Parts: sequence; structure tokens; C-alpha cells
Amino acid sequence: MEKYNHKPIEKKWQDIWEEKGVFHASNDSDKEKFYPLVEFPYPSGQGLHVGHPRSYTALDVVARRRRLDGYNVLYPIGWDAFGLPTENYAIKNKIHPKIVTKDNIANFKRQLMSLGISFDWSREINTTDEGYYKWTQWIFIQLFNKGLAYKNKMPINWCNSCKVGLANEEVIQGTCERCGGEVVRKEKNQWMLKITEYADRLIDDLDLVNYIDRVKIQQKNWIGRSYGMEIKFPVDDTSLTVFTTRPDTIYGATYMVISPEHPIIQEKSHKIQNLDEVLAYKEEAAKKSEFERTEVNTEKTGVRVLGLDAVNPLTKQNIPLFVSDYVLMTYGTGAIMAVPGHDTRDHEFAKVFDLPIVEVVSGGNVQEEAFTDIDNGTIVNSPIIDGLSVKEAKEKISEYIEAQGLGTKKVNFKLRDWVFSRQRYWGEPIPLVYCEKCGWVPLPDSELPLTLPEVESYEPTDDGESPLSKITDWVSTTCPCCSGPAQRETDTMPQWAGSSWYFLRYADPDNNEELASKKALDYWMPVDWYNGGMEHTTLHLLYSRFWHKVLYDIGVVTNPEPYAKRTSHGMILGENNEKMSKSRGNVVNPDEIVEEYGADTFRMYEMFIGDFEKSVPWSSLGIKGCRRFIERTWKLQEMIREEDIFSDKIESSLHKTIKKVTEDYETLKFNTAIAAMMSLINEIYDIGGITKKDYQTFLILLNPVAPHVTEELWQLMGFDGFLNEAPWPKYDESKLVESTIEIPVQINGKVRGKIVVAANISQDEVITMAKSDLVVKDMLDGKEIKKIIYVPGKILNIVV
Ligand code: ANZ
Ligand code: ZN
Repeated sequence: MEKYNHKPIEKKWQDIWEEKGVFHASNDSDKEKFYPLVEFPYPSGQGLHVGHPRSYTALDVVARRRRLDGYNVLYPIGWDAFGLPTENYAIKNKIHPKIVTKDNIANFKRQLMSLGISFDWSREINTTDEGYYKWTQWIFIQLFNKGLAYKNKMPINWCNSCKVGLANEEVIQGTCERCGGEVVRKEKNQWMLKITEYADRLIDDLDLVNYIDRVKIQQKNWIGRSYGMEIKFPVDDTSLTVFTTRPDTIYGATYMVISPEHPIIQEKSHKIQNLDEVLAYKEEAAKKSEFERTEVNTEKTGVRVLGLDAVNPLTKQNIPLFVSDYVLMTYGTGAIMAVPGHDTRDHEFAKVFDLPIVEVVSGGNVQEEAFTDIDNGTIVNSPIIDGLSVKEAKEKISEYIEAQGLGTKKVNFKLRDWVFSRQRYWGEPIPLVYCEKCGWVPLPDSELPLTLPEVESYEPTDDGESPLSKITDWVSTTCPCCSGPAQRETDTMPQWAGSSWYFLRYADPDNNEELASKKALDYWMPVDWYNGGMEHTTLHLLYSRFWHKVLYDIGVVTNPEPYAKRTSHGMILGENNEKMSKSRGNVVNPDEIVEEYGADTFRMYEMFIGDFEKSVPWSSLGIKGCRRFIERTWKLQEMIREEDIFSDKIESSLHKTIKKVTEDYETLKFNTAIAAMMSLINEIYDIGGITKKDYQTFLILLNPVAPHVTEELWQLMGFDGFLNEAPWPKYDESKLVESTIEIPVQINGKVRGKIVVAANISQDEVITMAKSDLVVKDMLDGKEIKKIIYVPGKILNIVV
């Protein structure tokens, strides 16, 4: 037997798989389809991170297992290649982002191929290919035609150092997600997508899919549906509408607060006695991020608006009106009724400005702190609803307020429309032109793709315009509608665009007539199982579900939801439990692991490392353990025995292992599946041999995790065909129970011997067997048995 040498073996099988197209899925098959999907990587300059293969290997195990089970499996991969890091690298090194992307992809691809993941490489896609982004642009036009894309001047998050507008989700605690620099608010004309129009469906349709709970919860929280009321408060000679989720507390509304950006400041400026002060405050507020403004436990600031009197519509009392930055213009109506007794931020504010705090729900001490418990507490000081619970009071007061014409029920969402413009080069050009006569006009399909023109510099202009705006002969064009002069849009799409529909393209990646044929989509969609990181649970998942629903509404796809199932893996941390990063110097390079231990060991380790859903630290020791297991599997070649007894001895363990591995692979419990196979191999070594047939079964079980070595052993053993075509083993329920068990025999409470008996032995038989044990027989000799206690399968106690 040759020594196990992973290098030639892994190379050999990877070549065979590629040459024969073993993992190419067919669009025309009678088999049942199975479509597993992993989030396609952004091909960064750093190459593959050890975190990537955790997800890819996991679904590879599932994919390989399903193929052996007879499914037609599509396991695709591609590149999400537009985006800032590549562009920033291009700017710095004066290399075209196209070239940077190409090089990075080549490196990523080499790395992924070295892992032997059963991707269908014939369907590889790249979001920066013209043939791909043609369809990203086409989808944008469908959104525009449906009125779901509009341009709007609105305050956006502006990063001064990247010179780019950021989506809310790209702002992390007031700083830029990319560069860590300060983010300010700036007014800019932006393309927006009306994702809010789909907010209800994006929540309600979660009932149709099988996502792990924490993913569903995060989707719901991000969309943030709140049931409440809009209520009119008289202010001066008009009224201001507030949004509240707590109409039951209206009798405790002792002041009102408007956002610094509220239009009433402008409308009533002639009446505001301290206008200068109010405007100065507004200017200060503009410097803060939304995050800073709405945080609790920050010192509340504000200015009383003098000259405008407000009235609580129920108590009919005059209440002061304030402007404060803790109220945002982008949520609700930009105005609130403040209830310091029962809202934490209002309480903090009232303490600073010494405003009256009235208790309207009993149960706490509202002078000390806001009482916010809505499940316990009784309404007080509120004539119409006194004595009711919060829930009952909400109901009753809402009806009353509606009946009086003071307000209406209202559902609000945290979700905002999606800022879809970027003033950047390395993204999909937005396929619209502006004509003085016709307004915004989409390009006809025949003019797609609108390709990125060559530019001299990829840097945005200092006033934040896209570098495309500098190419005047590209910008000036003719209107598709009236043939008059028109200007192209120079903003590009955000990185989220290409990944919002890529799973559809895999179904039919070379189609030039449609984004994918109807037949291919009907066959492959929905994705059966999508695995990805928790960091993509809110945005990518939401954006792609939104696009999919739009495509559903216009008849391109036939399922309302793109992903039937969503799971999520934990991160792989450095050995010291910290995040792996270049700056910490604790990055493990997958290339080195594959070189030293082999892809099979690496794959196995990634699956063995711990609970798949949890974050785990890397461990070099663990790698060595996996390598040892593979070597032991290799050496079994020399331990083949023909006698049936070797099969009998592990029969029950083998069937149990088949059951465990089959179930654990499906439920992402790879670590326990591998542990079960490790303990089976220990048993085989203890027994001292294995039959050919059992070895064959063992190789199939291990194959999804360690595909190269098992395929090689299959061939060495002379088994039929290729392992990747073998049927997945079935277990026999009746063989799962232990056939024999060991029973301790006690005489007068002391263990005197042990007997091995059939598991289902009767009490009479067990006593006969016990008496055949020499020690036990000796001790019973000439004594009268007074009592026998047999606990089936556990213990036999004889009292003499
Ligand atoms: C009175 C009240 C009493 C409130 C009380 C809460 C508790 P969610 O659940 O997040 O929708 N609010 C409304 N618009 C706001 C804005 N633009 N900026 C900041 N805060 C705003 O929260 C709704 C509650 O947040 C509303 O209900 C309002 O305060 C506040 F015991 O009204 B409430
Ligand atoms: Zn025109």
C-alpha cells in the first residue's frame, strides 16, 4: 500500500470531474431537481478567507449527498464583482478595475477549484460581464416602468472621504462602513427604489418560507411594522399630525416635539419669535447621524418654539412645542406627542427642560423613570379609558379619536426606500436618459447593455458627481422618445444590484434574449436551500426578495419567494477567538492548509470545527486530528477481511452511523456526523478488520465531506464505476438496536460477573446464562435463591 499522499490524488480527481463535467446540471432531466445556493463571493484582492469554504463546503456536502440520492443538482457559483474596494484599488494603482477584477477572479477560482467543491463551473457568472449586467439594467427599467424607481432630492448620508452617498445600512454608528470616516447629511438628487411599497408582503410572505427563526426575526425587525395612529394636534391656526403607537397615553402628552427639519418651521417662520435660535439648532442637528440622534441615554437637547401654541386635543390644555433632534423627519410624520411618564426619551427630555410628567398608566414611579411596561399596568388620569389595560385602552381610545375626527389608525414602517444611486465608476450604468421634453426615458431593449465607457480617472468629482459625468460625449445622446438632445444618467447602481437576482441567471446563464428562459426558471426555481452569513440577513436578503416579487408581479418568475429555505453559518475566528484580520496578523491562508494537509482534510476540518451556526475559533490541532482520521480511512485498505464475522460485529454500529450521517448532513450537524464516523472507524480498528462491502458503505458516507480520497479508494478497491454515481446507503431500522448487551450480575448487591447476552433476552434465559458463568455458578453453589431482580438490559441481581 502506498502512503497517503493528498496532492496527486486531489489533482487527479479534480481534473477528472472537470473534464467529464461530472457536476454539470442538466436543464432537461426527468430527475427531481435540487438547487442549493451559497452567497457568491466578492473577489477581493485578499483572496479566499477560511470563512468562505465553511458555507461552500456545507452545501457541497448536502449537494453531493443529494446527487447520490438521485437528484438533479444545480450547485452554482459566480462573482459579485462590482464595488468599491476594487475601484479604490484601481484608483490607487491606476489599473482598470476590469483588470483588477479579472486577476482577483482568477485567483479565487484557482483557490475554490483546489477545494474540490462540486460547483457547476459551466454556469459561472460575473456581475460585471456585459452579458450579465444587461439584465440588471433591464430589471431596473422594469422597476422604472412600474413606477418603483424615482429620483428625489433628499438628505443622504455622505462620506467626505469616499465622496459617496451611502445607504443607511452602510453607516455604522455614524461612520462610513468602508473607510470608517465621518458621515454627514447632504442633500442630493438620488435614484430611489420603492421597496416600501412591498413592506407588507416582505413581512407576510415570510410565512411561505422555511428560514431559521433568527433570520425571520431580523427581516421583520428591519422592516419594522408598527401599528398606531396619526392624531391631529391644534397648533396656532393649523394643526400638526403626530404618529403614536400609544394613543392610550394621550392624556399624558404634556408637550409636543417636532423634528428640526419639519416644514412648519418654514411655513410659520414669521410667527416664530425665536426663529434664529431654532434655525441655529437645525444647523447643529444636521451634523449628527440618525444613530446619534435617536440613541437613548444621550443628553437630550432642543429649543422651545416660541409663538406657536399647541393644544392637547383631549385634555384641551395648552402644551409647549419643542424642536429636538431626537425626532426624525424620516419616520412617521416628523412630529410626536411627548409622554414623559411612559416614554424613555421623552422622560429624559422632560427632565432637562423641567416639563410636567403625568402618570397615565399606573405601576411605576413616573417621576423617577418612564413606566413602559405595556402588559402590566392600569390606565389612570384618563377620563374615557380609566381602569382599562393598555391593550383595551388602545382599542377604545382609537375608536373614540376616529369618531371625533381627531385622527386615524395608521401602520408605519421603519423600512425606507432604497437609495439606489452611486456617484461611482465601477457599477452598472443606469440605463436612462433625461430629455427636456420627455423627462426621464429608459433605453430601448435593443440598446442594452449600456456599457461602461472608458474614463481617464475613476475618481468622483469633488462636488460628488460620478466620474462618468466628465465624459461629455458619452453623456450627450439623443432621446429614444423624440430623438431630440438628451443627457445620460451618470450615476451607477449600488453593489447590491447584481446580487439581487443572480440566482435566476444560474438557471440559464448564456441566454441573450431573456434574463433566463421561462422553462429553465420554472424548472429550477425556487432555490431549495440558501446558506449565507448573518451579515446579509437584512439587506441582501430583503433586496433580492423585493426584486423577485417585482419580477413575480410582471410574470417573469412564477414563485412569490426566491428561497424556500435559508440557513446561516457562524464566523470562523482566529485561534485567539478574535476576528481574523490582516491588522491582527491572525489570518489563516486556505492555500497553505490545502498544500500541507490537503483539501479533504481542510474540508473535513471546516465541517468538524464546531456547531455550524455558531462562531468558532480556528485550531491547528483540530486540523491534525482530521488528517489522522483520513489516514486511518486510507489504511483500512489493508484491513479487508472476507469472513462475515467482521461484518456481524459492526452491523448495528454501521446502520446507526448511516442513520446519523444521513440525518446530520441534512440538519447541518456536520460535526456530529463526522464524530460518528470517527467512532465507527475506532470500532473497526478494535475488531481488527472490515469486509469489502462495509468499507464500500463507509466510503460513500464519508464521500460528501472528503470526496477525493474516497473516490480514489473506491477505484483502488475495484468497486464498480465512480463513487459519485453510487447510491446513497440505506439503513435497516431493525438493525439499529444493539444485538448483544453486557449485563452485570450481582449477588447480594455485589457485582460478581458479567455476561454477554442477546439484547432481547427474557428473564428466564438471563438466569440460565448467569448460572453458566463459572464465578457466579460457584457462588450460587449450594445456596438457596431467595429473590431475583432483573432490570431488562441493565442488571441482574440475585439474593441468596
Ligand atoms: C407617544 C408615546 C407614548 C410613544 C409612549 C411611545 C411610548 P415605533 O414602535 O418604533 O414605531 N415617534 C414617532 N415618530 C417619531 C419620529 N419621527 N422620531 C422619533 N420618535 C418618533 O415607535 C413609535 C413611537 O416613537 C411613537 O409613539 C412616538 O412616541 C415615537 F408611552 O407616541 B410614541
Ligand atoms: Zn424626448
